[in-house]
Amino acid sequence: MSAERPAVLALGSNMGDRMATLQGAVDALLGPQAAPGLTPVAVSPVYETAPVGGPEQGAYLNAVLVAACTLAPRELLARTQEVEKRFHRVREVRWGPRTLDVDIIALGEEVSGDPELTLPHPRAHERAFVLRPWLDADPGAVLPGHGPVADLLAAVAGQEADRRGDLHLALPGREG
Ligand code: PH2
Ligand code: MG
Ligand code: MG
Repeated sequence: MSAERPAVLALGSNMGDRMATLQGAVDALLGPQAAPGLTPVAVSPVYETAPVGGPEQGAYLNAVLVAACTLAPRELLARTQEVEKRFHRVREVRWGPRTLDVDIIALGEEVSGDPELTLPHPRAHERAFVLRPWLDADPGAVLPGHGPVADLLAAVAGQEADRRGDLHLALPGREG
């Protein structure tokens, strides 16, 4: 257990009932049944995004979750991987379609080259599907080593990210 610091988690789904999967992941990570160590702070709006990289595949729903975290990096990784498994994640190809992807974008100011978990996420700064929802969830967000998320987002303005105003993720313990 370490001091509380913000964990930024990026969620993505492009197979099956994408919205049910994303909400299920939020609940599994932060709901009343979740193991201790993560406390809800904010959840972003939901964005529909064109797939970046990988083979031809369907559009993603992406969102970002911010939680107060007392877990060590590898403990947080184990937690996110457990939740991915629970949603029957299948992934045959790198960057291919998946029921659920939970990526750790940042954990406080942690900078780590751990081969199991690079922090911050090595590609977050160039992905609008991460930066756009993160900025909504935390307008003052800064990506360690890269700077303000608002500036990074301006640099990837060409990437499509359509806010789905008809879809909302509920943050456990808060009004939906
Ligand atoms: N995830 C990937 C690869 N490409 N594209 C979008 N739009 N959204 C994702 O979450 C995503 C992706 C690998 O994790
Ligand atoms: Mg990913
Ligand atoms: Mg991943």
